[in-house]
Amino acid sequence: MMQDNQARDIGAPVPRREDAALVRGQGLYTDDVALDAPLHVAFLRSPVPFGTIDAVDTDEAAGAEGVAGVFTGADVADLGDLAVNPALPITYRPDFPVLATGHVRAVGQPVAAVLADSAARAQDAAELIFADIADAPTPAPRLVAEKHWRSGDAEAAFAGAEIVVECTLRHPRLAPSPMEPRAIAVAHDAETGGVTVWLSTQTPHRARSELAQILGVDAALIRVIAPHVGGAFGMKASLYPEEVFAVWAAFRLKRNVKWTATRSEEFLAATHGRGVTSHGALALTRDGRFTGLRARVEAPLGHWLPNSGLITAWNAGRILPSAYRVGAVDVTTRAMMHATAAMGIYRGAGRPEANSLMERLIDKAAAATGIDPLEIRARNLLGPADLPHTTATGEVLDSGDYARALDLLRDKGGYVQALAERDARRARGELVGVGTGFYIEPSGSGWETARVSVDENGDVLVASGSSSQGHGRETAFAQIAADTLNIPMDRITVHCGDTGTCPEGIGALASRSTAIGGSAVLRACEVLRARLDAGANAPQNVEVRYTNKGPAWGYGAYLVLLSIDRVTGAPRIERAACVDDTGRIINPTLVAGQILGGFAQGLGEALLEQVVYDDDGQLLTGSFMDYAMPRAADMPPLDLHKFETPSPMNVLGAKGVGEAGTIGAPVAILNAAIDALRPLGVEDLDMPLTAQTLWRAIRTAEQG
Ligand code: SMO
Repeated sequence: MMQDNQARDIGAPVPRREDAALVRGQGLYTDDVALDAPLHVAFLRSPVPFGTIDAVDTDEAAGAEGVAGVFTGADVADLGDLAVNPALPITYRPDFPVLATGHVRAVGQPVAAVLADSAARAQDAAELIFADIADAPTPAPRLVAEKHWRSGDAEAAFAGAEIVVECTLRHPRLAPSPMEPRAIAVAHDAETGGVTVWLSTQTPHRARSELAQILGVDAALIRVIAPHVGGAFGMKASLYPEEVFAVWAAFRLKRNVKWTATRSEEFLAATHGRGVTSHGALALTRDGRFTGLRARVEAPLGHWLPNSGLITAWNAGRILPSAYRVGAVDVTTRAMMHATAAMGIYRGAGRPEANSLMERLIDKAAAATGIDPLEIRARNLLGPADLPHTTATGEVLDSGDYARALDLLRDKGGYVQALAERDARRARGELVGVGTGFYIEPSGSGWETARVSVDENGDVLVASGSSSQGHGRETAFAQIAADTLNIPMDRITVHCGDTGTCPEGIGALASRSTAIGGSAVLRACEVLRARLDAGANAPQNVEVRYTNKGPAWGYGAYLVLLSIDRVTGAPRIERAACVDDTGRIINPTLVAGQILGGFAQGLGEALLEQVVYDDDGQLLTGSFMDYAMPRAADMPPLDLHKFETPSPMNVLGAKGVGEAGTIGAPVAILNAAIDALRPLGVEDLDMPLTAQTLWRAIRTAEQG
């Protein structure tokens, strides 16, 4: 069966094998799963941000047509807590009931649940529940976790600094908004007493173990399947109370159960992202050498802590020094609970927050010293000979040529031309700015698994413990297997996202699935190939658990040319260039797709998106009428450049790229907008940079 491929599969721009079915409507998403006579869940949610539950009267709802059960907090009070990832030392651990008991803590928190024979009947019955909730003043934000990173004598560095620049940066609160909302379908098996759970998730194995733990049932009774997932972006990396309830109800009623969130429910009760406010200061010499970095990061958490809830706060601090020599460091992150939807990870998860603050400080340092923005970055970036390097916050940067990314931006990305164009148009009175930003992106650390087998026809099945959120996982893994086994890709089937048929795994998050999950596939295929070469015909499964040596750090540099209409304030990104080193590339088409999509979400953060609560804690942005998503027409042409420095941290040499654009784009856009308004004396702006925000900044500057 072996043949010699001329062209390597790894590195080839192979079209996504997933797409033919998806674009024909032949995908299977969780809501498409057909169950026999399922009960549909609808939740009654808290209308107030804080209050005491005096009584919940469910009688009328329970008697409504088609209703099979109505439940309140008392019914599920003995379930375990949702899990919290212990990445940060937690000083206060809130309990979080699946349905509210005693108190409600945010608008949208589930208070009661109805199961009925149709979703419409469940919703109608939920409206018949009378919850007597006494509105109470919202308590002050509560500190849940605090972490410090200190290195060297920051006080002395700032006291003796020739120049100090400072910046306060507020990141808008964002709704991740995958096309497919949260969804769950639970099949109850009367014979075994177990359940099969189709769940739109990034982490099927973790969902299974957490469900078992919270419900107090043997994990062997739960199989979790992530079928096609229509985007996730971190929002589906943690288990939700609604999902726990659906599985609990299936066990309790011994029935099939379904729930698919409405878009309104996603705005209200899925996790949000960003929302971080950070204050930073950079000390430097007159010739632009950084000598000290201080920062205080305030990360909101919302009213409960999902598994991923603290990751953003932690990343927003630990990644701050980026790949620069910064001298002494004094960074503190504080994470506080508020009466809002929970914060979770969202594409980048603290990386955009850290990167934006650092790159704003550097632009201010460039302005203060009169040094070109790319030049001042180059003067402070670590060189290839410095790597591996342990940063002042304890991160090990593995490999790369950081300054080369800046050189490419200057030589091929059009930096010099952009500056010339800006100056010419500025002289004619136009508001035009050029913004740059360097970024780094850690991909995860730890393990993933792969199992490969070959049948008598020579067809290969790859089962991965990693999973997919619609990002081309199956195509990339098929390329790795075809390349390693030296057989055509069409002989390879890739299977993932099923705890029943795939080996254990972590999942599709933290830009980890190619670097770690892909390395596991490579290793398993190498073992299989050796057996086949030794004459085996249909060998037994080869199963590998692969652990990387540590995170591989992708990086890059972005350039944005942005103009602002002086009359309306409307911004327009006219041109953008991206230089990315994502390590060894498995599929350049997939990489380009990640950068484009990431850039679009970064653009959304910089220019458009913002979740808004009013002073009473009510959500004002509950639909896409109020929350502005980027559309195709908002995207500028992107000029993509890349080079590959393989990472020594995993056998593939891959680095994460899933979040690159989302990390690099916001601050390049912000820097460009501030550069455009620099002639008016503007030094700071808050995202999103809507026409209104920019119009006000222009008016204020012109009147002041
Ligand atoms: S924010 Mo990502 O899904 O780790």
